[in-house]
Amino acid sequence: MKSTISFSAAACVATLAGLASAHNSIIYPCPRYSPVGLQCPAVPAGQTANGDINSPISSVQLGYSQPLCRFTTPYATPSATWTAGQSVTIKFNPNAVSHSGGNCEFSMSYDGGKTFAVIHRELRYCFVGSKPASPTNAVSVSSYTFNLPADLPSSDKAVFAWSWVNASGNREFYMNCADVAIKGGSSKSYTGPQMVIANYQGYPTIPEFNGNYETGMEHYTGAKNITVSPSGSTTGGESGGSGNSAPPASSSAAPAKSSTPPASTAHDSSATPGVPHKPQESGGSSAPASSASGNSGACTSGLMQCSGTGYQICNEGVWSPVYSCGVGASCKGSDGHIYCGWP
Ligand SMILES: [Cu+2]
Repeated sequence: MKSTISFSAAACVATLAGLASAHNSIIYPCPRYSPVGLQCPAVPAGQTANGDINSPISSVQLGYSQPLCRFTTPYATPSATWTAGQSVTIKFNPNAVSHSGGNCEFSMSYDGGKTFAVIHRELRYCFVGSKPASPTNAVSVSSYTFNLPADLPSSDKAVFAWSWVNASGNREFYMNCADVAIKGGSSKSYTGPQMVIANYQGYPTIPEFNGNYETGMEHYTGAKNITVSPSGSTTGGESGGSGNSAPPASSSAAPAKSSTPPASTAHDSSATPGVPHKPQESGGSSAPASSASGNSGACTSGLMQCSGTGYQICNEGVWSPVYSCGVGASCKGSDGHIYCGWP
């Protein structure tokens, strides 16, 4: 990294483009502007590929929330074309971390990404499969296969979303949106639990689980049903879900006031340089790992470590070269929970 790089948010984003292996994202279907997704459409004119695709869209501690789908302009063509009722396999970035699991939801929107109805849930142990013995960033599950509801309406402009509340670390909300086409749906609307939004401005905070995987579960079991359709959405009664995988689809939801999408705040990336993460409890921000440990041996893919003022990413068991955090910035945190920040 040459020192000609300027001290600006743009430089920071450019510097951190290599961080795509941190956190998590879906790679199939290809979410908006992912540089690492599978079968991605062309990025729309005027937009740029998102080197931060794996990072959360909001952080309580760092005080920011991006729009739900991060980008509000859809791909011009769908990432995937699915048939209502078919089995789909959602694939995650192989270079990712699990933050000890947490709650994943898979949802559909028919209003361009404003309101979402859940079609599948992987609660408590998303990415880890079962309760981990101790906090971990290891990933043991990197794809989920489930059947699309048979009563999804057909649309060329549907939005599929994955969302995640992480079990450990900063209180974050992760969400990727993929533009998809749904074929073969005979229903005019789909009713399912409203997607849970948490750790996001204006929404509840779900605390770190600290080993209690029922933490925040009431938000899922108590989610109201929402009916989504290409012609609009309405919210209705309680979903009464058990908090397990298959959300009940109720067709008897009484229409209520139309749901109000969350106010999206512009993301000021200059306020959140890089990939936000929680420094270790020991308070050791800026504790660079010894560069002597640099390229010397096996590591877990997706993990990152500080090295001097820069950082390294583990790719397929090998530590990368040291990437600079940029002029004036330094690497903070440890054990995969690292970010480039300013003193
Ligand atoms: Cu993360």
